[in-house]
Amino acid sequence: MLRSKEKFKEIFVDRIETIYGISLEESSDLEQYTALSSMIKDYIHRNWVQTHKRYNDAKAKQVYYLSIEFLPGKQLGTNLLNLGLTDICKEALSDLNISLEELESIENDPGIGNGGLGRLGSCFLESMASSNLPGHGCTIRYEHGLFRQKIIGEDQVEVIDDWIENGNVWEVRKPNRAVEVKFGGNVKMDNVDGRTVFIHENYDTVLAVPHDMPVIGYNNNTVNTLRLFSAEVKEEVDYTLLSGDETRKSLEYEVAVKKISESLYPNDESHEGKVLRLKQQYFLVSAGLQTIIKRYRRKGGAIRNFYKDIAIHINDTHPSLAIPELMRIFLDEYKLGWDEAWGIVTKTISYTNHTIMPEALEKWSIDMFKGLLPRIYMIVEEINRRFNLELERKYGQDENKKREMSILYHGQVHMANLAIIGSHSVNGVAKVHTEILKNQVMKNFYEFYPEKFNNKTNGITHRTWLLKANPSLSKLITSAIGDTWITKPSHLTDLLRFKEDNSFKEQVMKSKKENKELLQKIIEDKHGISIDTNSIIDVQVKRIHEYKRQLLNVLHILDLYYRLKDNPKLDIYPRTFIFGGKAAPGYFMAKRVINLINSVGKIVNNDKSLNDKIKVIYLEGYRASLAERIFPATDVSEQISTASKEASGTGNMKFMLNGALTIGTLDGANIEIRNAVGDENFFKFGLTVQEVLKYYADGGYNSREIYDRNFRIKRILNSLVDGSIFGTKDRFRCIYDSLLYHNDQYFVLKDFEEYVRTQNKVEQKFKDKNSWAESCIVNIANAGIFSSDRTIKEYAEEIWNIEEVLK
Ligand code: T68
Repeated sequence: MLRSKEKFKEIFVDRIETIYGISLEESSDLEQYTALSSMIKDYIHRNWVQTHKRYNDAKAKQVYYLSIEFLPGKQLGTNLLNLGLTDICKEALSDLNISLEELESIENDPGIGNGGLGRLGSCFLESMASSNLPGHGCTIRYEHGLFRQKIIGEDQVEVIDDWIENGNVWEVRKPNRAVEVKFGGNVKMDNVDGRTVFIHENYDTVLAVPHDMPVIGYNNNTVNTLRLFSAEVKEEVDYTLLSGDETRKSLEYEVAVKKISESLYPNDESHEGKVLRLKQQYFLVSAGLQTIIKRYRRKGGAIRNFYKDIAIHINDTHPSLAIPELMRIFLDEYKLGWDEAWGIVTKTISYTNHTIMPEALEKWSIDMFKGLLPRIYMIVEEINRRFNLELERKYGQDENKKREMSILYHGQVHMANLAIIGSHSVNGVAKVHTEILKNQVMKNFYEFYPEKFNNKTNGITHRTWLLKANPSLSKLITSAIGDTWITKPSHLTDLLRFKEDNSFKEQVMKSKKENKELLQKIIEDKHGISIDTNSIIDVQVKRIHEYKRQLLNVLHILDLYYRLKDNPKLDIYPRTFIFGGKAAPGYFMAKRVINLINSVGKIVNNDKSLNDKIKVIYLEGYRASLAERIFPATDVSEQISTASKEASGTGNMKFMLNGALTIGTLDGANIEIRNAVGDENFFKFGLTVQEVLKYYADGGYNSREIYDRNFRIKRILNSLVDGSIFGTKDRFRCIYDSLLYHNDQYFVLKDFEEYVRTQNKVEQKFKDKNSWAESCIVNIANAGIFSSDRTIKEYAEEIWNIEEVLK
C-alpha cells in the first residue's frame, strides 16, 4: 500500500489529520516526523506478527542477546532503507514540499549505549533480521541515555540526554507482559514433602515493563524484536490512605524504583562498583529471562528441552547474573534438581568477552551482593562450592588456582569467572584478543575448559555503514558489480577487477570528494570552520581513552606545527585532523586530552603563517548518526591503540568499507584488516602485542631516555608545561607527568617516532593519486569479511546452533 507514491502521500496526509486533527499545512516538522514514523511502524506490523508465527510454526530455536547497552542509531532512515521505501518516501514528501532528510534529523539517536559494545549489539540485530535468523535483543529502557556532549571553550561539558523527550514512536509498550523483579529481603528454608525449599520473603518488588522495538530485515519480510524494559512501581499508591511515615517510605520506594531505568552509566571499559549498577544488571537479566520463559511456556515448550529451543547470549559480563537467575527459576519455580538445572543452564548460555583491561573486570563486594540478591547469592555460593570441588579433583589443594578461578574470593564476586563457568562458549572478538584470553588473562580456564574457548571476529552491518551512509559509493559499486553485495557482502571482492581501471578509480575519488563536501558543510554549519576538501581528511573518532592514544595523534600534530614554524616553506600536503568522541565525565585524563586537542586546534587553526596547511577539528557530540557522515568522507583512519589493549575495534572496519586507508598498530582486528588488504594497502607501525606484553612483564620501559635523546619530543613535551604556546604554565602537567614520570603506560613515546615516520609515508602515498585510489578499492573490496552477516553466521552455526527460518 505504500509502494505507490500517490497512496503514500494520501496515507501520510490522512495520518497527520487523524493523529493531530490538523491539516498538513498546519503541522510542525515534529508532527510530520511522528506521523511518518507511526505510519511505517504500522506498515510492518503484519510482518512483525508473521515473523513470530513463522518461527513458532517452524519450531525454530531462537536466540536472545542480553546486553546492558545497544546503540541502534536513528530508526526512520534505517527502517525505510530495509523496507525498500527510501526513494518512494523521498519523492512523496518532496511533492508535498517536505524534505525527508529534515524529518530524519528530528529523531534523537536512542542514547542507550556507550560505544563499541552497544553498537556491535545493534549491528548483530540488523544482521540477524536480514539473515532471517530468529534472534532478539533485550536491554534496559534508560530514560536518559549517555550525556550529550557540548564543547565549550576547550572542554567537554555534559548535558542530560533526554532522548525520549518527544516519545519513542518506534516502541510498543506491553504492560500486560510486565514481570516482577525482586530485590532485598531474606530467604527462609522450609521442608516440603522431604524436599528443601527456599522461600524469598520481605523483598521489594519492581515491575519490569517491556517496550518492543521492531528490528527490520533487509527486503525479506523479517521483523525481529529489541525489547527494552522500564522499571516501574507495581501499583500506584493512594497516599490519602497512608500515615506520614508510610507516605515517606512509599515515596522513597517509588524514587528508588524509577532510578533503576533512569540513566545509563557513562563509563566504558571500566567497572562501576555501585549498588544501582548491580540492580540494573539483575533487573535486565531477571526481566529478560522471565519474559523469555513465559513466552516459551505459552507456546508449549518443555523446560527439559529449554536449551534445545532457546539460546541466551551474554554480551560481556554485565548480564552474567543470567546464570544464577536461570538456575533460580529452574530450581525454585520449576522444581528441577540441581544437576538437571545446571545442565540446561550451561547448555543455554554463551558469553563474549570484550576487554582485557583489568579495570573493566567486574567484581562485586559480597556484602553488597548478598544484601541486594539474597537468593541469587545462595545459588552463586553453591555454584562456587561445586566448582571448587572440581578444581580440587583436578589440582588438589592449589591455592593459586582457587584464587584465580573461584567465583567468590577475598570478599568479592568475580563475574568473569561466573560467566566462564556457567556457559558453554566463551569467545573473544578478534583473533589476537582471543589468543590473549587463552594464553594470558583466562589461561587457567583455557587449560580447564579448552573446548569452551573460540574466536568470533567482530563485524559491522554494511547495509547501515555503506548502503545507507554512503549512497554515492554504493551506487558506484552496484554499477560495477551488481547489487548482490547488499545481501552477500563477500561479493565485494568482485571490485578487485577494477583496481587498475582508471575510470573506476576516478569515480571512486569523485565520490569521496562529494562526501568530503557534505562533511565540510556540517563542519561549517556547526563549527564555523571551513575545511579544505582537497586536504587529507585524517580522522580518529571513538571514545576518549588513554589506551586508544588520541594523545599520540595530537602530539604528532604538534610536531607538524613546530616543523612548519621552523620552516614555513616546508612542503607538506594539507591535512585536516578530525577528532570526535566522548570522555567519561569522571575520567580526568581523558578530559584533559580533549582540552589539549582543542587547545592545539585553536593555535593551529588561527596561525596564518601555517597557510592553512593543517587544521584540527573536534566534532561535538559524536554518535551513530554523525558517524554515518564521517566515515564516507575520510581518507585516513587512525587506529592507533597500544597493542593488546583494543579487543577488536569496529570503527576500523567502517572506515575501510568506505575506502579509507588505515594507519594502525597491530592490535585487535587491525591485524586481520591488514592481512586482508596486504601490507602495501595498510600503514602499520608500533610495538607488537608480544613486545608490549613483554615490557609489562619486565616492569615497563624508560620513557625519559627517549625524551632526553629526541629534541623534537623534548620540545613538544616541554610545551605542555612551560606556557610557551598554551599561555599558562603547567596547563597539561598531568599529561606530561604520565608520559615521563608515571612510566608512559601506553607506550606513547615509545611508538612516537615510528608513528611520525609512518605518517610521512601516508602523505607520500596520498600525493600519488593513482596508487591511493587503487588502495582504496582494495580496502573496499576486502571489507566483506568484516560484515556482521559473516560474524552472525559464525555465532549461529558454531555457538547458538540456530538456523535461518524462511517463509
Ligand atoms: C569494546 N568495548 C572494545 N565496552 O573496546 C572494542 N565496557 O575493542 C570492541 O570492538 C567492542 O567492544 C565490540 O566488541 C566496549 O565498548 C563498553 O562499551 C563498556 C560498557 C560498559 C562497561 C564496560
